Amino acid sequence: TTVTYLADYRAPEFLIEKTHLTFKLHEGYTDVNSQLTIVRNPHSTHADHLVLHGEQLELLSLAVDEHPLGAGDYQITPQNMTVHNVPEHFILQCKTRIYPEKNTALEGLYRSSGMYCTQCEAEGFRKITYYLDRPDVMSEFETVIIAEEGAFSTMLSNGNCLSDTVYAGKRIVHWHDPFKKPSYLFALVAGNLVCLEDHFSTQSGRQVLLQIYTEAKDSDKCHFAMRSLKKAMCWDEQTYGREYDLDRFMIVAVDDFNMGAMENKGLNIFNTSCVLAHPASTTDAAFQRVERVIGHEYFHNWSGNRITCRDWFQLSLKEGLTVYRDSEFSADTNSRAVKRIEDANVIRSVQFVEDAGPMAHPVRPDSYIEISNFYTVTIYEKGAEVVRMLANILGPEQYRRATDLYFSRFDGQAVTCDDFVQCMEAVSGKDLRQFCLWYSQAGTPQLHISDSYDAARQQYSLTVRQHTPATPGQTEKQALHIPLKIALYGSKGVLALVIDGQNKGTETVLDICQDQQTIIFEQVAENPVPSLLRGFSAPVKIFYAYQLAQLQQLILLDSDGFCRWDAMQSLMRIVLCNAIDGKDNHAEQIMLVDTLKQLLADHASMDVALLACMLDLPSEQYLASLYDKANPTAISQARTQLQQQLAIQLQPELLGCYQTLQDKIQGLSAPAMAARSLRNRALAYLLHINDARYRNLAQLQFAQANNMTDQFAALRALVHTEHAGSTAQEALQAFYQQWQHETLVVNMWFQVQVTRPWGNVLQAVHKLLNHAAFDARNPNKLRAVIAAFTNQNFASFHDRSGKAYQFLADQIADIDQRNPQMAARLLTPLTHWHQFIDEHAILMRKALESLSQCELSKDVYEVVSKSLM
Ligand code: DPP
Ligand code: ZN
Repeated sequence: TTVTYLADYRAPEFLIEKTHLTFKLHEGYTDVNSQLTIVRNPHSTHADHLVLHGEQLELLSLAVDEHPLGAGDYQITPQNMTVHNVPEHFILQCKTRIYPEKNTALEGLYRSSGMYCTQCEAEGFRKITYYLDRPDVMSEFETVIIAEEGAFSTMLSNGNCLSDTVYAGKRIVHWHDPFKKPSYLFALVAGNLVCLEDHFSTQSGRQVLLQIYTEAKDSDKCHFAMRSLKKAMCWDEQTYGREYDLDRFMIVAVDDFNMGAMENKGLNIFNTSCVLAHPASTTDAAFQRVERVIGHEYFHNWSGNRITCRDWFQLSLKEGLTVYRDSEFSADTNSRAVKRIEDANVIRSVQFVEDAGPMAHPVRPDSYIEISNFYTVTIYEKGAEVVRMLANILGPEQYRRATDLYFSRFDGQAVTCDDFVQCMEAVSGKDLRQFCLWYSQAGTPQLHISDSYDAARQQYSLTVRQHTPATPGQTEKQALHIPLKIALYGSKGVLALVIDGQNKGTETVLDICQDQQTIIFEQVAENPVPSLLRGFSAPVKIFYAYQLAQLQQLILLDSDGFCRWDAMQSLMRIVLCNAIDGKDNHAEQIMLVDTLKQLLADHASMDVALLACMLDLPSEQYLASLYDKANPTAISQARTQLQQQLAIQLQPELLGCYQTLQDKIQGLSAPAMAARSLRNRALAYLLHINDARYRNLAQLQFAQANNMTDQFAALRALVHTEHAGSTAQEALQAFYQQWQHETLVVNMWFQVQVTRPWGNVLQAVHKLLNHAAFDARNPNKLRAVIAAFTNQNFASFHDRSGKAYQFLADQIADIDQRNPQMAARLLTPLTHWHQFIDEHAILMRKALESLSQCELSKDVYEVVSKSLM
């Protein structure tokens, strides 16, 4: 296997000025004729040979400037084609044959339920034709699609449609994209689709045609996505001054898709799960996901397409920035506090775990075997946190000027993370060299914070020590620049902050830049409670020994939603860890119950969406990450027990909440969604009590719900309690009967069963894998059954027998034969073996070792070999 290194980056030897492609779609195979206008790169060393990427292609013919090439003129390997002795400037004509029907990897051109579609990021275009398939080669594309007349109603590619004609029984559609782009943004779709149309008029007054294409059966599920798209277009104009550039913006929904969606220029291709939505069949969480992903892909038009990445090590340049943009878009349209909590939760329960494991890598990695393995929470979510920190360091006005500069300076180019940061430096005049370590250094910084109060001097001092644990290949870590936003609370509320004689208001950002530093606050009249890392101002772990009463004060009074939630998480964590460690827990439990009682009793005066988040116990994965060697059984048991105890002790408040929120749940407004989320959490808690009254409540809600959020929450509550017996079975059957024709809902039906926190779930999983509605070639089905089971069913995945570990390894060996990207992704839970006590770690390693005996794709090989190192 070959490793690619950032340090080996070289500019391309050749550039492709124009790319002209003709696709002849036939049943069983597709012929691709390409005509590439190629020039030597004036900035590069002079090679005589042109080396193109190409994989799994059948070469039919090859010509340079219309002279056919013979066997001695070129050479083909499984990855490349080398054309010898080419001129300075020439036209390469190449005919290849490919087999989309046989393409189960879903990379390149493939078929998904009868339609043709493409997925080229990162390196899929080389499975379509020979090309310089690298993001720093940007070319103007023209695409002609030819098929039997009447075979497809819809034949699409990037840009504008130049003509659509019929000749000699063939339909010929001709597309032209005037914007230069790298090959990973190429797209083609052909199928029998229907289309929802709308228009958007841009800030400069241009009319843009908006189209969302789906199969006919889904035509009623595009309206929300269309509204979201217009909202996103508007938001990007107002927030970043970015206007859409083509006359037409198209989205196509596809059932078989490895990712969530893809930002191909002018022709986004979406996983159906990220675009289709209808109140009857879609949960609130899924609505919000649709809005977010529509925003994300649309925002890529500037952050990714107009300005792209020089090489794949810079992936976070577009993904980190675009995730930050979509996260702010969601915060502006929904609850900002809740969005921040959701983001922080992903970072903590998933990214910190990745950072502590064998696959840890910096936001800008130094090397990879398979780039598809680097579409990670580190590149995306941690990358977004890095951009957020920059935006906060600069402040809104300077940040906007810096992004304006970035978009104008690098428009039409393929650039690096350093180029982005340089724009931030240029506008602010700040020295961001130390900050840049966030891009190159892997691992999660830990901040150990201690304090002392000097009543005589009226001084309060905070001492912050930072430390980043070693990660694979990076043992030495340097101090980072960490923006630590804080406030201080006294008995009567928030205190004024004075540092070095300067008045800082009631909230300030401390620039933590050294291994250890002490900050002294003056004129502090009482020993305060620090509110730390407000708004989750940096992706770090905080260690500060709060007293229980201090946590309660922050939970009840902090003005920062994230900190309120975080203080509640800390209180819950203390209770859970005491239980896991077998320690006395009496005072802590009383404090927790008392605090929750106060919040629930007072729910009318609270941000309901925030309160709903505050009811969630820390995830098992997060709890495991707090231990050097975690005992998964002890963690699951402690968590389940605490859920039961809280349910019992908070019964009247939970029921009160459930009943009073009943009238507020109609429609898709933010308050209605918030009411549903609190009400359904209350229901889930109540079902932990073995009492027929609560099961009847759930049954009734299931039967009467007029929206999917409530219906599914009731189903989930029933299926996830051990006591519902035949009631749960009947609900499951009824749900399947009702929704068997809605693929996305059937996926939820799979998911709710495999995440059941009791009984022999592995057996249920095996049964579902044989269910008629399961399809091992469809990534959404794999996610609904296998990924949901292994990622979201901690207790069953970590069953002492180790059977679930081996089950996952066996599944991966099989899936890898068809779809390496999916297989590698599904492997993640096994890579966390180092987190667990030997009894489990050994079994997890054994499962990984069994995989390493198989013939593996480089995707899976990279993850397995790094995990076993
Ligand atoms: N489709 C993926 C995304 O939008 C990769 N670019 O993040
Ligand atoms: Zn993206």
